[in-house]
Amino acid sequence: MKLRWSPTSPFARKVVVLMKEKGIEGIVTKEKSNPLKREDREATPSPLGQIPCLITDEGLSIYDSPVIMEYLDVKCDGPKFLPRDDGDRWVVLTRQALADGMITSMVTCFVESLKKIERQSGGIIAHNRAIVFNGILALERDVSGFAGKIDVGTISIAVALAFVDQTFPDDDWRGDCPSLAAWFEEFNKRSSMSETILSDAREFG
Ligand SMILES: N[C@@H](CCC(=O)N[C@@H](CS)C(=O)NCC(=O)O)C(=O)O
Repeated sequence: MKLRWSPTSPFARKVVVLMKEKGIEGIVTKEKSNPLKREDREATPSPLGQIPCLITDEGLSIYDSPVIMEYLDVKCDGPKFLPRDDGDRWVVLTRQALADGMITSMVTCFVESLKKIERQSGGIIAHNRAIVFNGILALERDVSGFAGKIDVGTISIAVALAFVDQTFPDDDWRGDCPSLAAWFEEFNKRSSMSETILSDAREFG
């Protein structure tokens, strides 16, 4: 299998963290793709041109990150990270959706920051920042529900929180959310996290 991927992409990082936790890195070849470059987008077999995109051994293109993670979880050996049956499944998927929504809002802020200052929209940035920080407060309220778990929800949350630190380095969310901060500090020590620290997209070549 091949994974169209970038060391700058939090969505791709989710997939790679899952691959490491499952111990299946050896069966997926990573192909670097800069989603901001037209040639790279055109070489990604998805009409969206986005990464991550998984190409299976049968030649099937699979996207986006939640679908890739479920595919790898179902098809590959190793511990399971998404419950298949009712119960926790919907809670885990909803946690992933919250983290993904936060990441999407941070990507929007990042894209806005690439514009000349006079072209940036303060409204768009404020709206998306509010989404991220509301998400953090919701996670602080929920943390006792996911502490100690490693699944697609908590992987996504950890990747989102790491991206908060990269996107808003001057914001001290930990002061308002001590339980979430303690959870993240522990999760972030996992080798799957320390081996996948994102590069700054501004420096990506
Ligand atoms: N919902 C998608 C989002 C993927 C996404 O937005 N990827 C970004 C990189 S972080 C991308 O390829 N952006 C280029 C574009 O949207 O044109 C997922 O979960 O995989």
